[in-house]
Amino acid sequence: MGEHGELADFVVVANRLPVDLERFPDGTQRWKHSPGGLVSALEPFLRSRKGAWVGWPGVADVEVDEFSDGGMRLCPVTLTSTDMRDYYEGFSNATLWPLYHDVVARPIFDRSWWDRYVRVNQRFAEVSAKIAAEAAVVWIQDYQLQLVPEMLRELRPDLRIGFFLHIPFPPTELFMQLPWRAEIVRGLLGADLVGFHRPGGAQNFLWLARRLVGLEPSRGAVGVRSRPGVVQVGDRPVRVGAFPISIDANGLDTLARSKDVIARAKEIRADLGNPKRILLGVDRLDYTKGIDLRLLALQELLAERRILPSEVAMLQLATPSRERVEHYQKMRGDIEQLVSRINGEFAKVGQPVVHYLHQSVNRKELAAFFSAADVMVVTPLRDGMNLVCKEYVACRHDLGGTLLLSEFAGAAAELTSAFQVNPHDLDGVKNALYSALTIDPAEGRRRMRALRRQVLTHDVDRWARSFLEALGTETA
Ligand code: GDG
Repeated sequence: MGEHGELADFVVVANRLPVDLERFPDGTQRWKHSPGGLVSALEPFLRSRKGAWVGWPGVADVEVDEFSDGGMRLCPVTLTSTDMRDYYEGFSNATLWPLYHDVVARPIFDRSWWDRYVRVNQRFAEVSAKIAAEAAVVWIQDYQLQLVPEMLRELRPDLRIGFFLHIPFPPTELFMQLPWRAEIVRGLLGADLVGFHRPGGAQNFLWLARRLVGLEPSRGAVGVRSRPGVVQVGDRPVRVGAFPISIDANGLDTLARSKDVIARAKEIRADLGNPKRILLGVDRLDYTKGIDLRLLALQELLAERRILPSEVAMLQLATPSRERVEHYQKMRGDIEQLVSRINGEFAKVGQPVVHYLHQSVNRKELAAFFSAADVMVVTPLRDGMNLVCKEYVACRHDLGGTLLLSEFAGAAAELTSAFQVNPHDLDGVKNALYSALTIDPAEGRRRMRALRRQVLTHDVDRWARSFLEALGTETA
C-alpha cells in the first residue's frame, strides 16, 4: 500500500469481502469465494479499472494482509469479537435491522453498541482512505456502514463517494426513534449520491435532512433511476435517488435451461412423491421474511380440506443466519414447531407435507428447486427488494410456475403480475395461495411471461450502471 501506482480508482466498501476466510483445526487457512449478486454485478467494474474491495473477511480476531484475487484487490478490515458482538450482532442486527424493517421486532438501543458502530465505521473509512487514488470513485454498501461517507469525506475530500442501502429506509416516524438519528443522516450526507431501492426511501431521507439537519431539499417527486432529489450541503450538492437492485437474470436463465438442472428438478419432484403441486419458500431464516405466515396459511387450507395433504408438498429452505442474535433463536424455534405441528397433523409415514431444510444449498440445486416449484411463496413483512422472487422468475423459461408475493417487498412495485398479498391478512394470503395452486395454466403462462419481460430486461448490471451513471462517473 502507499505507492501511487498501486492505488485504486474504484473502491467498493462493504461489511463483508466477497471471499470468506476458512480456518482448519490444524491451523491452516484458505480463501473461499462467496459468490453473490453484488460481487457478480461489480466484478466487471472492479476488473476493468484498478479496483479494490474493502471488507471484513468473515472471521473475528484475525489480521490478514491485503491480497489480490484475479485482478481484484481485496483489503481486509479486522474485526474483534467485541466488534462482532456490538457493531455487527448488536447495533447492525439488533438495532438498525429491526428499526428499518418497520419495527417488526423491537429494536434495542444500547449506547455501547453505538460507540462500537462509530469506531468500526471509522476503521472502514481509514482503510478506504489509504487505498483510494486521487479522485477515485468509492461505493459504500449498506446499513452497517452509514457513517463511512461522512468520515471518508473528512479524510479525503477529493473522492467521489456513493452509498447504497440494501434494506428499506423506514418511515420517518420510526426513524425518529433512533437516539443517534441526526448522526446517521449526517453520515449519509457525506456521499455525493445516496441510493435506495424505492423512491419512498429517498423521499423519507430527504424529509429527515430537513427535519434533523435543517437543510432545504428539492421538492419534486423522486423517480425510479431518474429525477433524483437534491439537497445542498454547504457548497456540495448531494443527490438522493431510487435504484431497484436485481439479479444476474441471464446467468440464471441459462443455468435453468441446462440438462443437469432440468434432470435434477424432475428428480426433486419424484423425491417429494410426485405431488400435484409443489410449494417453495427460500429465505435466510429471518423474522422479516414471514415464513410463519405462509406455513399458517398452508395449515389452514389443509385443516379446511380445501387442499389435500396427498396433493401438495411444501419445500422450505431456510438458510442459517445471525444465529447468535436472540430474536433469531426464538424465531427459529417457533418456525420449527409450526413445521412439526403441520407434519404431525397432516403427514403420512414417508410422506411429510412440509420438507424443511435449515442449511444452504449450491446455486445449481437452488435453480432446480425454482424449476420444480409450482408456486413460489414470498411473504416478507418488509423487504428492501427481495431477490428470491426475481430468481424464481428468471428460472422459469418454461413459463410454468406461479409467484405469490408480499406487497411489502420492494420487488412488488416491479412484479405486478404476481399474486400480491398483504402478509398481515391471513385470509388474504390463504385465498391467494389457493388461487395460485389452482390457476388456469394459460393464465399462469400469461402472468409468467409478463414477469419475465420485467426481470430479464432489468438485471443487476443495469442496476450498477444506473447508479454509477447518476454518481457521475465515467466508470459506467
Ligand atoms: C438484502 C435485503 C435485498 C438464500 N439461500 C441460499 C441462497 N440464497 C440467496 C438467494 C438470494 C439471496 O441469498 C437472498 O437475497 P434476498 O434479497 O432475498 O434477501 P436478503 O439476504 O435479506 O438481502 C433484500 C438484498 O439485500 C439485495 O439488495 O433484496 O431486501 O434484505 O440471492 O438466492 N443461495 C444459495 N444457497 C442457499 O441456500 N446458493
